[in-house]
Order: sequence, then C-alpha cells, then structure tokens
Amino acid sequence: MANISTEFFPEVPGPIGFGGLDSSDPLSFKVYDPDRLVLGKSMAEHLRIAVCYWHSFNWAGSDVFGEGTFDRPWLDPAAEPMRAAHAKLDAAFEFFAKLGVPYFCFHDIDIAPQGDTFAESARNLEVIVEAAEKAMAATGVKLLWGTANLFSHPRFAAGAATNPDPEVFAYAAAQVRHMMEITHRLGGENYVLWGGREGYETLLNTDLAREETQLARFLTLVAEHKRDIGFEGTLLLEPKPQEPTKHQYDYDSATVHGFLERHGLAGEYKVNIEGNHATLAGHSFHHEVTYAVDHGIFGSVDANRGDPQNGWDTDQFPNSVEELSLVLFEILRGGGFDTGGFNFDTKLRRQSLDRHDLFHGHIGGIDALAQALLVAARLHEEATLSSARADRYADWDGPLGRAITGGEATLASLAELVDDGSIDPAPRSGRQELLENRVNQAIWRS
Ligand code: XLS
Ligand code: NI
Ligand code: NI
Repeated sequence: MANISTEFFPEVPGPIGFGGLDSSDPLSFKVYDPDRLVLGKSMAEHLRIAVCYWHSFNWAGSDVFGEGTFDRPWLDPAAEPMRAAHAKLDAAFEFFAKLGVPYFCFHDIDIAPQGDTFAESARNLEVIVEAAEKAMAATGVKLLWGTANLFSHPRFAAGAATNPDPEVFAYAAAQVRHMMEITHRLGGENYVLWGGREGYETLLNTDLAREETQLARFLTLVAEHKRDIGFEGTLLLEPKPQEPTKHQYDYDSATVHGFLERHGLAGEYKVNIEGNHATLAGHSFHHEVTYAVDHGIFGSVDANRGDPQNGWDTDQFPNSVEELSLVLFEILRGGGFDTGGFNFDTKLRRQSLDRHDLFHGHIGGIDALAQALLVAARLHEEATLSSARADRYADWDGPLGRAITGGEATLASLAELVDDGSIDPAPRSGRQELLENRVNQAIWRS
C-alpha cells in the first residue's frame, strides 16, 4: 500500500495553471482562468467547482462484469482499513490541491470504513473527519456538500426512509443525523439527499402511498434537525428517475417540486441537478436546470453526462460546450449559484488506468464549463434570448393579458370579446431556427 507520507501524483508538481489555448501541456487549463472576470465575477466564483470523493477515490473501476482496474492501493481488501482511509484522504487532498479547485463532496462511507456496529462506524468517521479538517485547513479546500450513503449496505436493499421495516428508517435517521452534524462542523455549504433506493423494484409488493408518507416524514425530520443544530447551508434533493431501482420517487425536478408542495416542505429543499439523471429521465440537462430556476428550487449541479447510446448512468466527464452553454445561461439568468456549485460526479472509463487520467478528465470538464460560461455571458450581454422571450410574451403585460392573469376576466367575458370580433389572433413565428443560429454564433465567437 502507498506510504502515506509520499505523494500519489508525484509527476504533477503543483496547482494546474492556466496555459491558454496555445499551450500544448495537457496538464494546464486551456480556458479556465480562475481569476478571469466574467460579468463582474471571477470564473472560480461563478463555477464553484468541486471534486467528488466517491467515484474518484473510492471506486476501483469495477463494473457488473468485472473487477476494479484502477491503481487505488487503499482499496486493496487486504489493507488495514483505517490506515487505508488515511492514505485515501492524503491522495484525495493532494489531488484537490493540485487540481486547484475550491471544493470537494463526500458520503460518510467514502472516507471512513464501516465498523461492525453503528457506534464503531461513527467512531471511525470521527477519526477521519478530524484528519479531513486538518487537510482542509492545510490546503484551503472547502466542503461543498456532505451526504450519507443510504443505498450500498444490504440493509438498504428495500430503501432507507421508504423501507417496509421502520428499523431501517431509524438506522438511516441515525446516519443522516451524524453526517449532517459532520457537514455542519466542516463548514459544508449544502447537505444532499439522493434517494438511490427510495423507489421500487415491483409494484406487486409496494404500497406507494405509504412509502411517500414515510419519505415525507424523513425529510421533515431532516429539515427540523437542520434548525436544531443551526446548520445554515441548503438542503438539496437530487432527482434521478431510476437505477438502481426500477422507479425512483425523486424522478425529476418537477416530481420533487410537486412532492415538496404536497408535504409542506416547499422552501425547505432545493434540487441538486445531475446532467446524466436529466437525460435518463427523458429530459435535457437544459430542461432540468430551467425548470428548477423558474420554480425557485435551483440549488446545485452534479456535472456529468451520459452516453446517448446507453440507457444508464455512465457519469462521464462533461465535455459538450453546446449543452453546457445553455445550462450556464439558465443558471446566470437565475442569478448564479448561491450555496451550490458544479460538483464533478464523474467516473473515469474503466480503461483509463493512468493516475494522470483523473487530471485529464477534470481539466477537460472544467475547461468545457469555463468555455460555456463565456458563451452564456455573451448571450446575456447580447440579450439575444432574453429579448426574444420578452417579446414573445409582451402582450401578457397589456390590458387583455393583465385581465386574464389578474383574475378579472371570466370565460363569459372572454367569449364576448371573441364573439363580437374584437379578438382574432394571428399566429406568430416562434423563430426557433433563428434563435438556434444565434446560440451557435455565440459559441463560435466566444
Ligand atoms: C448517483 C448519484 C450519487 C449522488 C450522491 O447516481 O449521482 O452519486 O450524487 O449520493
Ligand atoms: Ni450525483
Ligand atoms: Ni449519477
């Protein structure tokens, strides 16, 4: 196992610098220049990049057909678990610092080994969190969000909050309570709940209404605990339509929104939107972000992408400037991130074996986001899309529009206007192709 005092990435000397498009150094940013001002804010402040602990440091590259392929010595089952956890933490913080990003994210079981009892797991976690606190202070890397893993252990096979066994609900509550407190202690800016197994495998044994009530109860307890401990970060739910369950209750942003409204939780939670989850739900990444921004529930983003030929969560590094430009455009339209950011919930491909590949994946994804930010800023400055939208709805600010939305108009009063011929609407062009061209031109010119 790697000696904890030696570097894991010795060939990467220091923080990845800005090299510009003419640099031939693959270990340099081509577009991301953290201090560069865009619309009055630095790129770093706009993008608030985080690295995720789980895929990058706690996954050996296994898939359902084969074992791990990556060089992650601390994942060797023969390694002493606490020593391995320290080695993993050292490598992770070395990576965060050398990549030069401001944030990281983790689940409880990513960083500390699970013990035979809850108390032992909690003690292990406390020890590693203390080491993480020191590493954060030494590197200046901050916590974007923490979360509890309520899906890997066999006890969660039938869900956590939605489990038919209330003892599993209680166990999940204990785990979340502990992780919320740790997130608070580490100065985390958000707390995430991804309901990986809050769903069903078959309706034949599932009571949908009961499971929904249980989930609402759980999320209410979490919101109450947030107040009890004085955590001022944002609570985030992460929508996903399925996988590992056949159907997940947090299907997409609109489903989560309806759930929150139904259970008196509106205002307590926002959403953490993941690119690949959006496409799994049959939406675009653009759609999910726009829905959340327009309904006041936009919180944070798990930046990644799927593969259009695969129907599962491949969690690839984001690399489409076209897709990300529209995502960034909507985020800027909503005023930018508050406590959220772009977390790289991304997995290397199984054949990406070199230690450097982790840098290449992140560097490319961060550059794609930076370029998309430039495009989005240009679209804002040119007001291309905002003026087209405003023009399209302008008549709703006129007397007829105001009478309808203000509640003065009735079906009868509207029918009267149509009957006497004073209303005879002429169809107008939506000008989609023109707008698509404008977006492309902004991409080409940025
Ligand atoms: C899995 C999710 C997971 C969450 C955190 O699909 O994206 O990684 O982000 O539990
Ligand atoms: Ni995610
Ligand atoms: Ni995912």
